[in-house]
Amino acid sequence: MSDIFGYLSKTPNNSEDFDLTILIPTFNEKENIRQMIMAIADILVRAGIRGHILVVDDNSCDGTIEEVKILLNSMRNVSLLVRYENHGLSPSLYEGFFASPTQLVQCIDCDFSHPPELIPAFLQRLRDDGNDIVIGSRYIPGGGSVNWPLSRRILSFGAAIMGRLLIPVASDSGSGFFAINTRVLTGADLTPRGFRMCFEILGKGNWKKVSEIPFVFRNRDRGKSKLKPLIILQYLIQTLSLLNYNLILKKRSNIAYSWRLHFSR
Ligand SMILES: Nc1nc2c(ncn2[C@@H]2O[C@H](COP(=O)(O)OP(=O)(O)OP(=O)(O)O)[C@@H](O)[C@H]2O)c(=O)[nH]1
Ligand SMILES: [Mg+2]
Repeated sequence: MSDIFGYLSKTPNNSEDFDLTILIPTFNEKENIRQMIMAIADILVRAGIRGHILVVDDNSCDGTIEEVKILLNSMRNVSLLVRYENHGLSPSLYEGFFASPTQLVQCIDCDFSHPPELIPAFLQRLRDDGNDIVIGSRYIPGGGSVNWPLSRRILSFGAAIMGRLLIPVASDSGSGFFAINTRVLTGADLTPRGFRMCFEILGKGNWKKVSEIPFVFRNRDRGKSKLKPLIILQYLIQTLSLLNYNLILKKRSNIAYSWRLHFSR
């Protein structure tokens, strides 16, 4: 069961009013959410983008919901979806895709690890260059991460390498900073779990064109990390699920297609 508050609930079929939905998943982000919404809103105005900001919250208990509700009163392009079941980052993004008023959706973390200034570049790649998926990558020239402990670097890079074995056109398939045209979800049989929503969309979604934008991942300054060791297990299950989907059930051939694209570049 989920509740939607704000503008979206009053006019659910308003896709023509907006170019892009910016989806912010939150769980206990009281210390960041206001600044994040204001920063995104400012960037949208300056870039001339008609953007809708959708916060998808897993029933935070720290006051995040109350912070967003205050902004709902003054900002007509913000809405809030509060979820009570199936807690998790990927399930939240998945539900957010279907609640978004536009076909083009940008996912971004709430803790400023992902630079919101790049949102216009993502939109340009989706809308003007015809990409189905645009991924913010730490592993192409210009990308990187700062202030990450060695253990986190090894974990992230290991996961990226494993992802490349399946989907070599994406150097950073585990990135949470990505944008999609939600038509890629049509007919895809997704089972969102863990933190790597983009990886599952690449493995099971209905896409033809993918591109990457480099970005530097900054460690959060405020609030607590929600990353837990269980995420590694969920990633392994997700990998097996993609292999099963492509190679055994043969519902799609994204792995083979991705390798063909990789060699033709
Ligand atoms: N709705 C929802 N959002 C979540 C959940 N877990 C994390 N998030 C949000 O997803 C984003 C990424 O989570 P983080 O805890 O920052 O994970 P991370 O970026 O891998 O780790 P750190 O940057 O070290 O904290 C943040 O905006 C979180 O608030 C969840 O279970 N449900
Ligand atoms: Mg983070």
